[in-house]
Amino acid sequence: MSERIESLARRLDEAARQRHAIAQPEGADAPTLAEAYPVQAALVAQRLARGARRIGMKMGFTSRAKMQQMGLSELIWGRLTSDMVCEEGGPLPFDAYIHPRVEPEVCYLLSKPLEGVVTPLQALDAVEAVAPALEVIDSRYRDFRFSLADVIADNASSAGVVLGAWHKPDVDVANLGIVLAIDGRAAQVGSTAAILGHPLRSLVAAARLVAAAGERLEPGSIVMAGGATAAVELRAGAAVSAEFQRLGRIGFRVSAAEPAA
Ligand code: 0L1
Ligand code: MG
Repeated sequence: MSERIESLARRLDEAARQRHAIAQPEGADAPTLAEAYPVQAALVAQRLARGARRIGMKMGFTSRAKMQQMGLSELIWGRLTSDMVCEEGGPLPFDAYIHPRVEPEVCYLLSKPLEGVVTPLQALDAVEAVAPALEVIDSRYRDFRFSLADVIADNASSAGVVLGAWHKPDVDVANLGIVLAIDGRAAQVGSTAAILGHPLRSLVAAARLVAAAGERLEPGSIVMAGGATAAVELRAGAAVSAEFQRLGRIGFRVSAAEPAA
Protein backbone atom coordinates (compact mmCIF):
# COMPACT_ATOMS: atom_id res chain seq x y z
CA MET A 1 0.00 0.00 0.00
CA SER A 2 1.31 3.43 -0.87
CA GLU A 3 2.65 5.74 1.84
CA ARG A 4 0.20 8.39 0.59
CA ILE A 5 -2.83 6.15 1.23
CA GLU A 6 -1.48 5.14 4.65
CA SER A 7 -0.89 8.74 5.60
CA LEU A 8 -4.39 9.90 4.53
CA ALA A 9 -5.89 7.02 6.54
CA ARG A 10 -3.75 7.90 9.57
CA ARG A 11 -4.89 11.54 9.51
CA LEU A 12 -8.55 10.50 9.46
CA ASP A 13 -8.06 7.91 12.19
CA GLU A 14 -6.29 10.44 14.42
CA ALA A 15 -9.04 13.02 13.80
CA ALA A 16 -11.65 10.50 14.97
CA ARG A 17 -9.64 9.42 18.01
CA GLN A 18 -8.80 12.95 19.08
CA ARG A 19 -12.32 14.16 18.25
CA HIS A 20 -10.86 16.99 16.30
CA ALA A 21 -12.10 17.87 12.81
CA ILE A 22 -9.52 18.35 10.07
CA ALA A 23 -9.76 20.73 7.13
CA GLN A 24 -11.00 19.32 3.86
CA PRO A 25 -7.82 18.25 2.04
CA GLU A 26 -6.97 20.45 -0.93
CA GLY A 27 -4.92 20.16 -4.11
CA ALA A 28 -2.33 17.40 -4.07
CA ASP A 29 -3.33 16.44 -0.50
CA ALA A 30 -6.86 15.44 -1.55
CA PRO A 31 -7.56 11.76 -2.24
CA THR A 32 -8.54 10.92 -5.81
CA LEU A 33 -11.63 8.79 -6.43
CA ALA A 34 -9.33 5.85 -7.20
CA GLU A 35 -7.63 6.30 -3.83
CA ALA A 36 -10.81 6.80 -1.80
CA TYR A 37 -11.84 3.19 -1.05
CA PRO A 38 -8.23 2.05 -0.47
CA VAL A 39 -7.87 4.89 2.08
CA GLN A 40 -11.15 3.76 3.70
CA ALA A 41 -9.87 0.16 3.86
CA ALA A 42 -6.61 1.33 5.46
CA LEU A 43 -8.54 3.50 7.93
CA VAL A 44 -10.75 0.60 9.00
CA ALA A 45 -7.73 -1.73 9.18
CA GLN A 46 -6.44 0.50 12.00
CA ARG A 47 -9.68 -0.05 13.97
CA LEU A 48 -9.41 -3.80 13.37
CA ALA A 49 -5.79 -3.76 14.55
CA ARG A 50 -7.01 -2.22 17.82
CA GLY A 51 -9.41 -5.13 18.35
CA ALA A 52 -12.64 -4.11 16.60
CA ARG A 53 -14.42 -6.67 14.42
CA ARG A 54 -15.96 -6.06 11.01
CA ILE A 55 -19.74 -6.42 11.37
CA GLY A 56 -21.05 -5.31 7.99
CA MET A 57 -21.48 -2.30 5.78
CA LYS A 58 -23.47 0.89 5.43
CA MET A 59 -24.90 2.46 2.36
CA GLY A 60 -24.80 6.22 1.95
CA PHE A 61 -26.54 8.86 -0.15
CA THR A 62 -29.46 6.51 -0.80
CA SER A 63 -32.16 9.16 -0.56
CA ARG A 64 -32.82 12.45 -2.31
CA ALA A 65 -33.03 14.17 1.10
CA LYS A 66 -29.47 13.05 1.96
CA MET A 67 -28.12 13.92 -1.48
CA GLN A 68 -29.64 17.39 -1.29
CA GLN A 69 -28.42 17.92 2.27
CA MET A 70 -24.82 17.09 1.35
CA GLY A 71 -24.78 18.26 -2.31
CA LEU A 72 -23.57 14.89 -3.65
CA SER A 73 -25.49 12.37 -5.72
CA GLU A 74 -23.67 9.05 -5.91
CA LEU A 75 -24.20 5.93 -3.85
CA ILE A 76 -21.33 5.32 -1.48
CA TRP A 77 -20.64 2.67 1.14
CA GLY A 78 -18.66 2.24 4.31
CA ARG A 79 -17.35 -0.53 6.54
CA LEU A 80 -19.03 -1.05 9.93
CA THR A 81 -17.06 -2.31 12.91
CA SER A 82 -18.12 -3.68 16.31
CA ASP A 83 -16.87 -0.59 18.17
CA MET A 84 -19.52 1.50 16.37
CA VAL A 85 -22.48 -0.33 17.94
CA CYS A 86 -24.30 1.71 20.59
CA GLU A 87 -26.93 0.31 22.97
CA GLU A 88 -30.56 1.04 22.18
CA GLY A 89 -31.65 3.44 24.94
CA GLY A 90 -28.17 4.87 25.31
CA PRO A 91 -26.49 6.75 26.68
CA LEU A 92 -24.62 7.69 23.52
CA PRO A 93 -21.36 9.28 24.73
CA PHE A 94 -21.52 12.80 23.26
CA ASP A 95 -17.84 13.43 23.88
CA ALA A 96 -16.83 10.45 21.76
CA TYR A 97 -17.80 12.41 18.62
CA ILE A 98 -16.87 15.62 16.85
CA HIS A 99 -20.22 16.95 15.55
CA PRO A 100 -22.57 13.95 15.43
CA ARG A 101 -25.80 13.75 13.46
CA VAL A 102 -28.47 11.05 13.41
CA GLU A 103 -30.61 9.60 10.65
CA PRO A 104 -33.27 6.87 10.59
CA GLU A 105 -32.48 3.77 8.55
CA VAL A 106 -33.54 0.17 7.93
CA CYS A 107 -30.99 -2.52 8.78
CA TYR A 108 -30.76 -6.03 7.30
CA LEU A 109 -29.18 -9.04 9.02
CA LEU A 110 -27.93 -11.69 6.60
CA SER A 111 -28.09 -15.45 7.03
CA LYS A 112 -26.35 -16.26 3.73
CA PRO A 113 -23.41 -14.77 1.84
CA LEU A 114 -24.25 -12.11 -0.72
CA GLU A 115 -22.06 -10.64 -3.45
CA GLY A 116 -22.12 -9.37 -7.00
CA VAL A 117 -25.12 -8.89 -9.26
CA VAL A 118 -28.21 -10.24 -7.51
CA THR A 119 -31.95 -9.77 -7.99
CA PRO A 120 -34.11 -8.30 -5.21
CA LEU A 121 -35.52 -11.81 -4.61
CA GLN A 122 -32.03 -13.29 -4.25
CA ALA A 123 -31.12 -10.47 -1.87
CA LEU A 124 -34.28 -11.08 0.19
CA ASP A 125 -33.50 -14.80 0.32
CA ALA A 126 -30.20 -13.95 2.09
CA VAL A 127 -31.98 -11.86 4.76
CA GLU A 128 -32.49 -13.38 8.18
CA ALA A 129 -34.14 -10.35 9.78
CA VAL A 130 -34.84 -6.65 9.39
CA ALA A 131 -34.80 -3.94 12.07
CA PRO A 132 -35.46 -0.24 12.51
CA ALA A 133 -32.14 1.51 13.05
CA LEU A 134 -30.53 4.86 13.72
CA GLU A 135 -27.19 5.76 12.21
CA VAL A 136 -24.92 8.25 13.94
CA ILE A 137 -22.72 9.98 11.39
CA ASP A 138 -19.78 12.18 12.29
CA SER A 139 -17.63 13.59 9.53
CA ARG A 140 -13.98 13.91 10.43
CA TYR A 141 -13.89 17.00 8.16
CA ARG A 142 -14.58 20.45 9.52
CA ASP A 143 -18.19 21.60 8.98
CA PHE A 144 -19.04 18.36 7.11
CA ARG A 145 -17.33 19.87 4.04
CA PHE A 146 -16.03 17.20 1.68
CA SER A 147 -15.89 15.94 -1.89
CA LEU A 148 -17.16 12.51 -2.93
CA ALA A 149 -13.64 11.05 -2.63
CA ASP A 150 -13.09 12.73 0.76
CA VAL A 151 -16.25 11.27 2.30
CA ILE A 152 -15.60 7.78 0.91
CA ALA A 153 -12.08 7.90 2.37
CA ASP A 154 -13.64 8.93 5.71
CA ASN A 155 -15.63 5.66 5.78
CA ALA A 156 -18.79 7.43 4.59
CA SER A 157 -18.90 9.45 7.84
CA SER A 158 -19.89 6.32 9.78
CA ALA A 159 -19.61 6.61 13.54
CA GLY A 160 -22.41 4.76 15.34
CA VAL A 161 -25.17 2.23 14.81
CA VAL A 162 -28.20 1.76 17.07
CA LEU A 163 -30.39 -1.23 16.28
CA GLY A 164 -34.02 -1.85 17.24
CA ALA A 165 -35.90 -5.14 17.48
CA TRP A 166 -35.37 -7.67 14.71
CA HIS A 167 -38.38 -8.69 12.61
CA LYS A 168 -38.93 -11.57 10.21
CA PRO A 169 -37.75 -10.76 6.67
CA ASP A 170 -41.28 -11.06 5.28
CA VAL A 171 -42.31 -7.72 6.86
CA ASP A 172 -43.02 -5.43 3.92
CA VAL A 173 -40.65 -2.48 4.39
CA ALA A 174 -41.35 -0.87 1.00
CA ASN A 175 -43.13 2.24 2.25
CA LEU A 176 -43.22 2.62 6.02
CA GLY A 177 -43.76 6.01 7.61
CA ILE A 178 -40.99 7.26 9.95
CA VAL A 179 -41.00 10.11 12.46
CA LEU A 180 -37.62 11.07 13.90
CA ALA A 181 -38.10 13.09 17.08
CA ILE A 182 -35.67 15.01 19.25
CA ASP A 183 -36.82 15.72 22.81
CA GLY A 184 -40.33 14.58 21.84
CA ARG A 185 -40.65 16.97 18.88
CA ALA A 186 -40.75 15.73 15.28
CA ALA A 187 -37.50 16.73 13.57
CA GLN A 188 -37.87 14.74 10.34
CA VAL A 189 -40.76 12.86 8.79
CA GLY A 190 -40.20 10.40 5.95
CA SER A 191 -40.76 6.98 4.49
CA THR A 192 -38.59 3.93 3.87
CA ALA A 193 -39.57 4.39 0.21
CA ALA A 194 -37.09 7.29 0.19
CA ILE A 195 -34.29 4.68 0.38
CA LEU A 196 -33.78 4.08 -3.35
CA GLY A 197 -37.54 3.50 -3.76
CA HIS A 198 -37.29 0.36 -1.56
CA PRO A 199 -34.62 -0.51 1.05
CA LEU A 200 -34.11 -3.88 -0.66
CA ARG A 201 -32.67 -2.02 -3.67
CA SER A 202 -30.00 -0.73 -1.35
CA LEU A 203 -29.13 -4.31 -0.33
CA VAL A 204 -28.92 -5.27 -4.02
CA ALA A 205 -26.55 -2.33 -4.58
CA ALA A 206 -24.54 -3.25 -1.48
CA ALA A 207 -23.88 -6.74 -2.88
CA ARG A 208 -22.66 -5.23 -6.16
CA LEU A 209 -20.48 -2.56 -4.57
CA VAL A 210 -18.84 -4.85 -2.05
CA ALA A 211 -17.99 -7.34 -4.81
CA ALA A 212 -16.38 -4.54 -6.82
CA ALA A 213 -14.02 -4.12 -3.86
CA GLY A 214 -13.19 -7.85 -3.89
CA GLU A 215 -15.23 -8.58 -0.77
CA ARG A 216 -18.52 -10.28 0.01
CA LEU A 217 -21.22 -9.83 2.61
CA GLU A 218 -20.83 -12.71 5.04
CA PRO A 219 -23.62 -14.55 6.90
CA GLY A 220 -24.20 -12.77 10.21
CA SER A 221 -23.26 -9.38 8.82
CA ILE A 222 -25.54 -6.35 8.88
CA VAL A 223 -26.27 -3.86 6.12
CA MET A 224 -27.50 -0.38 7.01
CA ALA A 225 -29.61 0.46 3.97
CA GLY A 226 -29.20 4.24 4.15
CA GLY A 227 -30.90 7.31 5.57
CA ALA A 228 -34.60 7.81 4.87
CA THR A 229 -34.50 11.53 5.77
CA ALA A 230 -31.92 14.26 6.10
CA ALA A 231 -29.66 13.85 9.13
CA VAL A 232 -30.30 15.87 12.30
CA GLU A 233 -27.61 17.37 14.52
CA LEU A 234 -27.23 15.73 17.94
CA ARG A 235 -26.87 17.83 21.06
CA ALA A 236 -25.62 16.78 24.48
CA GLY A 237 -28.48 15.52 26.64
CA ALA A 238 -30.94 15.11 23.76
CA ALA A 239 -33.53 12.31 23.74
CA VAL A 240 -33.69 10.82 20.25
CA SER A 241 -36.48 8.53 19.07
CA ALA A 242 -37.73 7.20 15.78
CA GLU A 243 -41.13 5.64 15.27
CA PHE A 244 -41.27 3.29 12.30
CA GLN A 245 -44.66 2.14 11.07
CA ARG A 246 -44.86 -1.66 11.57
CA LEU A 247 -41.24 -1.97 12.82
CA GLY A 248 -41.76 -0.08 16.08
CA ARG A 249 -39.89 2.50 18.06
CA ILE A 250 -36.18 2.93 18.67
CA GLY A 251 -34.35 5.56 20.62
CA PHE A 252 -31.45 6.62 22.78
CA ARG A 253 -30.36 9.42 25.03
CA VAL A 254 -27.23 11.43 24.31
CA SER A 255 -25.01 11.87 27.36
CA ALA A 256 -24.37 15.32 28.79
CA ALA A 257 -21.09 16.90 27.65
CA GLU A 258 -18.13 16.44 30.02
CA PRO A 259 -17.31 19.69 31.79
CA ALA A 260 -14.09 21.22 30.44
CA ALA A 261 -11.13 20.31 32.67
O1 0L1 B 1 -26.00 8.67 3.86
C1 0L1 B 1 -24.99 8.48 4.55
O2 0L1 B 1 -24.96 7.81 5.59
C2 0L1 B 1 -23.73 9.08 4.03
C3 0L1 B 1 -23.03 9.77 5.08
C4 0L1 B 1 -21.94 10.58 4.48
C5 0L1 B 1 -22.33 11.95 4.24
C6 0L1 B 1 -22.65 12.68 5.48
O3 0L1 B 1 -21.72 12.90 6.26
O4 0L1 B 1 -23.81 13.06 5.63
MG1 MG C 1 -26.63 6.77 6.75
